[in-house]
Amino acid sequence: MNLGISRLSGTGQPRTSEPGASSGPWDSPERYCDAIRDGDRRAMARAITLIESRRPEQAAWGQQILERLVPYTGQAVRVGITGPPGVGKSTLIEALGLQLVERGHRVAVLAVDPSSPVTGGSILGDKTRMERLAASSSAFIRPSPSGGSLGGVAHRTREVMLLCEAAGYDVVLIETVGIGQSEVTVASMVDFFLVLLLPAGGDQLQGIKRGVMELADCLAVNKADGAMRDVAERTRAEYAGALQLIRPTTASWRPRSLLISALEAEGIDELWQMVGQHRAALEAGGELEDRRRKQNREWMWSLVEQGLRLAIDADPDVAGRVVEFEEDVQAQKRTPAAAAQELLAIFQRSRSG
Ligand SMILES: Nc1nc2c(ncn2[C@@H]2O[C@H](COP(=O)(O)OP(=O)(O)O)[C@@H](O)[C@H]2O)c(=O)[nH]1
Ligand SMILES: [Mg+2]
Repeated sequence: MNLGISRLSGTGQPRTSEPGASSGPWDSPERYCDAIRDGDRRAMARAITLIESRRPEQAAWGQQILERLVPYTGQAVRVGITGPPGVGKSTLIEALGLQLVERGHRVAVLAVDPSSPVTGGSILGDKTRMERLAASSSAFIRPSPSGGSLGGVAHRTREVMLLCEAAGYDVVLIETVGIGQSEVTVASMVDFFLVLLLPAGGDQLQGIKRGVMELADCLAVNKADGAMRDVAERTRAEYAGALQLIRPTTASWRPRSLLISALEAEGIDELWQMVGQHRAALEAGGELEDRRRKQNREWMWSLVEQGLRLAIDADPDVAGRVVEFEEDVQAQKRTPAAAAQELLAIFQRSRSG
């Protein structure tokens, strides 16, 4: 199974003499796999660099490694966590991660950060480094792949998740921020999706989009501590009411609400219990496997779309006409539909000719 799009651009088989790809003691994809499955973090980090690389020969190595690892993936509990900047996602992930590590789990933390390369900097913030958790030998923390489209960033994160599973991490926590499409994208790669919210005074449900609420397996109000505790409980009750109005995405799980203080490590046990209950409920009906199969199918098609788009962008005949078509569409000289059809026809002729 080829999990990537690199082959579409015709890079072919990687050679062992490929510059840069084999630096370090791992001179073949097989060696990488053995080292990763032995829990060698340097091999993991290096393989992730290959997977994330934009150099075709390196990316091809990354795909070779992944293909060999796929049989050893799938056993982790996959949890996605979203919420507005500053709500406490990183603080929660670190507190949860530390507890899980203490109980013998191996925890991988990944991030999907759609920050624009123009504005620079990460929306997920400095705390994403999670120093205490990072110090544990049972934790692996990987910041978001930088730059590129959200689709590209998410695609690489998904592959890194598989790599972590093959390396024996049995919990994968993915942090993303509630901006644009990133929640939808992360929800499409996890088993359990947590939406974190702030305690809010008054009775307005703060800026949570209905669509996001529908993705949530749990809505949790964080910072339920100190003077904010009562407000947090009122906020939770409001969300619990709102959740009643939502049609659950699966027959076996109705989304729940929860109070958390990530700072004081309260509500974390309840959260993890809930993840377990959710898993048991979905597994009982075979729905967990269904969900993952569906995710894999959708992922395949999104890779096909990305690959086609890359091929179209790289096509010289198309490239020669793109500006003209864009201008015509903007000036309403051609309809978008007609222009799209013509561009696709140019692409097809160029491919067959
Ligand atoms: N009082 C309180 N502060 C918190 C809690 N969780 C996080 N914070 C603080 O909120 C700020 C943002 O936290 P961070 O985890 O970086 O938020 P993120 O942007 O969602 O990842 C930091 O100053 C945290 O210390 C909490 O449960 N209670
Ligand atoms: Mg953060």
